[in-house]
Amino acid sequence: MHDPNCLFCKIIAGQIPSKKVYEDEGIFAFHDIHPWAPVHFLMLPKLHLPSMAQVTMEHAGLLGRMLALAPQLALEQGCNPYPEGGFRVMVNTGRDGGQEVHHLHIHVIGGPRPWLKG
Ligand code: DGP
Repeated sequence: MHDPNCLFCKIIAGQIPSKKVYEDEGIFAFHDIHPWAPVHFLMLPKLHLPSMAQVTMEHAGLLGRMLALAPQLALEQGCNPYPEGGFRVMVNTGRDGGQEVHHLHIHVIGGPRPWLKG
């Protein structure tokens, strides 16, 4: 389902440009416009779900596929292999959870970070 007022639905539809990382029938991924690290992309279901708060067991397959895809995309985008390399997976949910865009998305953040010591 598509919400015509949703920024991320517009990005998925190609109405707003993005740097695409991945797309299949149910999932879309693109670079975050304000990256926190050398690798920072967002993974979205094409289905418009406002947040993680609306997720039910009905979405388990879709969410599982998104999480299972994250390691492959993280490596493709420049994260080094585990365990020295790595990434964070983050889902902000609701105002108190720091969510700004109300279309469920998974942040994948990582890559070589020269400011980390050791
Ligand atoms: P969150 O706080 O979890 O809702 O994160 C929303 C993220 O979306 C934030 O890190 C910045 C990113 N973002 C917002 N607007 C755009 C946009 O128009 N294009 C792209 N590529 N990213 C965006």
